[in-house]
Amino acid sequence: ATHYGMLFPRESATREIKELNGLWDFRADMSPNRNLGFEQAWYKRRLAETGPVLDMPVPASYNDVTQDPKLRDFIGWVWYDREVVVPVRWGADPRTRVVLRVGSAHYYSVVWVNGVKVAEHDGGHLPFEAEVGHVIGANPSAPCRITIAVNNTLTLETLPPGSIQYMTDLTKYPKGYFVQNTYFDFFNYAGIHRSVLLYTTPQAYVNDITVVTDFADSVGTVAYNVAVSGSSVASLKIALTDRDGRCVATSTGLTGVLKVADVMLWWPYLMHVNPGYLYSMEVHMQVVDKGGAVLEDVYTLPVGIRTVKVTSTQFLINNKPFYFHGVNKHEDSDLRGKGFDWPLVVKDFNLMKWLGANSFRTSHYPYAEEILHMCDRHGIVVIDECPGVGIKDIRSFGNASLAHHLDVMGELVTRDKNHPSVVMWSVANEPASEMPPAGVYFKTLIAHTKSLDATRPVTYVTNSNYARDKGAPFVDVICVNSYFSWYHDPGQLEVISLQLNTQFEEWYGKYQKPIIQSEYGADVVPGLHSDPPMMFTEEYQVMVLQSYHKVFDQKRKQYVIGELIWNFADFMTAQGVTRVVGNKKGIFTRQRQPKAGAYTLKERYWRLANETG
Ligand code: GCB
Repeated sequence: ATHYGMLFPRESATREIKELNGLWDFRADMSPNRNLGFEQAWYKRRLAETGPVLDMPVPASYNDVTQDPKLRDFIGWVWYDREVVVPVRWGADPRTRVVLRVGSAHYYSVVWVNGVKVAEHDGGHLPFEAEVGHVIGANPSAPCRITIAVNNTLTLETLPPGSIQYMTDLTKYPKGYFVQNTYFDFFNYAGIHRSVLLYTTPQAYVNDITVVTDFADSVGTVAYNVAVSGSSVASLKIALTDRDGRCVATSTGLTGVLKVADVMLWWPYLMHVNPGYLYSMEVHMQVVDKGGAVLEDVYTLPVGIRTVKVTSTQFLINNKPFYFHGVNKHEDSDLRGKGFDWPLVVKDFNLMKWLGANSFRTSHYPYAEEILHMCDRHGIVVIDECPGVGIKDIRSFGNASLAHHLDVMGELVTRDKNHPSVVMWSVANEPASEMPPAGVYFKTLIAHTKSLDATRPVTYVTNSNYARDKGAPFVDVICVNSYFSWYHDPGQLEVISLQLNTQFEEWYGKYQKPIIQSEYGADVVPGLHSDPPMMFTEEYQVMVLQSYHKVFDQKRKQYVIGELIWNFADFMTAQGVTRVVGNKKGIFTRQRQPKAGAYTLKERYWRLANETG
C-alpha cells in the first residue's frame, strides 16, 4: 500500500477544524459471539435507539472509567456514536472537501457516517481518515451521525500480536469462556484514544509534504517535495520563515531546495542554548479549475534543520556526538488509560526537563503526534518505535504478519518523517530474534524502512543472546535491554558490573556498532525501604541504577551511546503474580511523583549534560 496524505490537521486561511471530543454514546457488545452490533446494524440508527448506552469520554480508554469489571477486561467490539452539526457552508460549497479523522482507536476500527461505511482501519496507534462530504450531502441541515465500532482483539497477525484462548474444560470454566493472551507487559487499553476531527480542505489541496534537511558551514538546506491532490496542475509558493517571522527563503516548484543563510540548527535539549529551533514552511497552492475559478490551499509545516549520522562508535546530530540520557515511556495514566490528555503531556515534559532527560523511546508503539510536536519544540530526541512488541510466536513471523508490519512502518514513516525530533526508527521490541525466520523477517523489514526513509538509522530492541540474535546484522544501532539482579540473579546486586561489561563487550565485539542500553531498572513499591537494600524498595532501585551507571561511564567513552531507564513512570499491566497493580519500575509513580531513583537519575543526567553538552 502507498501511504501519503496524513499531514497533521492544521487550521489555515483555507482549512477549518471541528473537534468531536467530549461525550459519546457507548455500548460494549457483550453478546455471546460479540457480533450482535453487526447483526442488528447498530450503525443504521442512533446507538441509544438500539439498547442502553453509557456516557463515554473521547479521547480515553473505556476500561477504567466505570465500576464494571466486565468492561475493564472486555474483549470484542465496542460501539461509539454521536451526532454533529456540520456547518452549512461546508456542505453547500462543492469546492470544500470534508474529512473525518481519527487520531487513533485501539485496535481495529470501522467508521460509518449516517449509516454509510466510510473507513476501516487495522492498528491501534496511528491515525486514519476518510472523505465524508459525499455522505454529508449538499445540505447538511440535519444532524450528522458518526458511528465508530472498535475491536481490541489481538491475534498472532496483529501488531502487537496476541492470541485468544478458549477454555474448554467445563468443570473449570463456564461454556464459551475465553481469555486474551498478550506477549507484552502493558494493559491492553482500548477505545478511541486520540482526537476525532472533521476538517476541511479545498477540493484541490496539499496532500503531503516531505522535507529532508542538511547544512554546510552556516548554510542550511531544506529539500522539499509537495504532493498535490485534486488537480494535475498547480502553482506553488513556498516560503520559509524564521522564529521572528522573517522570510528566509522562497521557492515555487513541487520539489526544490530552500537555502537558509546563517542557519539556526535544530539542537537537542541541553546541547545548545537554543534547543528545538523551528522554521515555518508555508506552502501556498493555487489552482485554476475548469470554470476559471481560483482554488487556494495553505498549509504550514514546522521544520527543524538538522542532520543525523551513525558511525561504528557514535551517534551524531549536526555532526556532534549525541549521548542519549533519557527514558522509556508509555501512554498511560490513571482513569484515562491510553487516552490523550494535555495536562499529562505537559506534566511529563516538565518532568523530563527537570530530570535532565534529552530523549525518549516511544516504547512500545507510536505516540500521539501532538507529543512529537512537543519534542520538536523542546528539543527532546525521539526513538520512534512501531507497535512490533511481543513477536514471540513463530507464526507471528509469517507472511501475513510481515506484510502488516511493512504496512505499519509505511503509516508510521508517513506520519512522522518530518519531525526533527525523530532521529531513529525502532521496528520492534524484544522479538524472538533467535528464531529461524527472524533473519529474513528483520532484513526485509529494515530494508523496507530504509527505502521509506533513507535519512534515519533503523534499530530494533533486543534482549536476545548476542550469539543467537538474527536481526542485529541489519540494524544501525544495537539496542539492548537487560535486567541483571532483577529477572536474573534477583537480589544479587554484585553481579551487575561483571554481567553488564560482558554484555557490552560481546555485542560490540561481534558487530562493531554503537550500543544503547535501551532498558534497565527495578520495580519499586513507593515508600518501601530497606538497608541493606532489598528488591522492591527505593534503595534497591537506586543501587541497580548506580551499578549500571558505573559501567556506562566506562563504556560511554568508547561505543555506548545512550541509556534509557525503564521506566519513566509506573504503568498498568495485565494482572499477574509479578505485578503489584501494574509495573512499578517507574522512577516516578503513575501519579508522576518522584521515587528515590528519580533523584539519582536527575543528578546524573544534569552531570552528563554538563560534560557532553
Ligand atoms: C522488558 C520489556 C518491557 C517490560 C519490562 C519489564 O524487557 O521490554 O515492556 O515492561 O521488560 O519491566 O519487565
